Amino acid sequence: MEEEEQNVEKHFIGLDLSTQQIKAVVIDENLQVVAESAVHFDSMLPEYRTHGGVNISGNVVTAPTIMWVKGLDMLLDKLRVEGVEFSKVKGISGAGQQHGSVYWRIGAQKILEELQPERFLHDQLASAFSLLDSPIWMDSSTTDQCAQLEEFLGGPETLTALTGSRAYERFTVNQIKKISIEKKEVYLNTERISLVSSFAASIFAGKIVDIDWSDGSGMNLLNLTNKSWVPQILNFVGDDLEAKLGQVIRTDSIVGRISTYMQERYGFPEDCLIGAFTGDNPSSMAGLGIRKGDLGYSLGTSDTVFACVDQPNPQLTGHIFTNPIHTSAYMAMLCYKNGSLTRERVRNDFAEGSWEKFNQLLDSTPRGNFGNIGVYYDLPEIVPAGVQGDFRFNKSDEAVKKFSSAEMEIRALVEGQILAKRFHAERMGFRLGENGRVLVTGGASANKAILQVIADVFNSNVYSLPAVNSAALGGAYRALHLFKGGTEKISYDEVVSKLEAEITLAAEPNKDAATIYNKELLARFANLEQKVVKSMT
Ligand code: XUL
Repeated sequence: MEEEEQNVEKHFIGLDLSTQQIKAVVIDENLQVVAESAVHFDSMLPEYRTHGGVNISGNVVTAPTIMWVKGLDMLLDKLRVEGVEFSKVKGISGAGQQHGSVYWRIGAQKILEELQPERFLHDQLASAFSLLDSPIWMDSSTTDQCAQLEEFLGGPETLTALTGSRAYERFTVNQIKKISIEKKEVYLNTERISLVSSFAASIFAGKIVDIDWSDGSGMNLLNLTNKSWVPQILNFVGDDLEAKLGQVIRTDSIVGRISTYMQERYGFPEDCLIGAFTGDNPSSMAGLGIRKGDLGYSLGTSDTVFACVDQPNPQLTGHIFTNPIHTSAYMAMLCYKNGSLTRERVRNDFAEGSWEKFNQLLDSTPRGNFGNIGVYYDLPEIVPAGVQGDFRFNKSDEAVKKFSSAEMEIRALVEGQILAKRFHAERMGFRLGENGRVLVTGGASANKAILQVIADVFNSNVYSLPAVNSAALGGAYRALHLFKGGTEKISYDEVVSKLEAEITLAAEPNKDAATIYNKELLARFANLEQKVVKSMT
């Protein structure tokens, strides 16, 4: 009997509740993907009228919380129709877009515990939230709260040293503070506050679960050293905030077993474990199997770069988070708001909306773009903070209105985006290790022409994994790690060691790359970026 049990195939689900869609991957014990599916918000849930999964009103950016719930209903049904046997699933974990927050109204815990299996989740959770629209990472409406928080703590440096980041508008405590003032009744009616990640885990566990320490690092609230909430900052918002947030838990924790709702509605086994969900960037780090000396580069709605560091060295630019997998280390990260959507806009403006044409134009322009440099920010950027608009400079560093051809615009966009990552990453102390790799992920990592520019600008080989969805995969791998006993029993690196065979070389730097993308060019870029910052004030 025991032997039979051992021979039964075991599956693990990783989810990613990201900005534009919810994705799921199902893997087996050998890390092989056996199924994957997605629900795209704009096209599959048009009743919420989102654009890119969000609603933008000035600098306020939100997503309807119930849309995410309905998306989960649809995703689970889709997976079932596509033949996934939930009875084989032994573990679920996942990721959520970072910083976004969910406000459970008083009584929500009870609603979650009493869900009826014959009804959809979105039907039953319609009244579970005290705030209908969740603030998300693209929001930049909390400038006042950020200034107040930094002042309260004695300046941005103190906050940075304590929590790994200066005050950022999208970081959750600033969002909560704004709600507690501008929507007092909402705050008072709130039983618990979740991040998008812990909200998704709660739905599967059938109870409101705590926030993990990696995603929790994106709140301007977590003490990086002792890994608990900073009491002064809790008090700065309100003395009841701790009760609403709950405790901070390790990212490699089991938060519970699958809820009876999920067992009865979908046939999950009762021993299916739920691992803490985390932010999409920490989860991508897990999904890519990032080791020391590597750089992870995610090309998505937001572009992010991240690396594993032993000694945190927080800077006023960029973030230090608690590491999701190497529990004694940290994770350094830079996040850019203007990623895919800006690339799409420039593609539409200069390449007739065609990626093929975009790539042809990119390839037809020499590396270095004749000295032309451009930076394009559709939304107020994070790095550097607040810049917005298109800025173009010729080879003499003079501002110009337009470049003389579509191909120069396209190369300026791509080079500008990648130079920015290298410059800021190096300033934060990243150094590619001797055997260091640039590992790419995210939607645009399928674009070979863009990967070639990454290889050239970083003067490094660029590797990719066959599956583009590293955040969801990271969830599935972490669920498998927990199933195997977790960190106490086996290292995460050992659980994902088979990934090594799947990594493929996607681009190699050209011979002249190091001479073109050299220190002088980086210094020029830094200067021009400063010019842009100054022009905004
Ligand atoms: C990270 C950030 C974004 C979101 C996007 O700080 O804001 O990368 O996590 O999903």
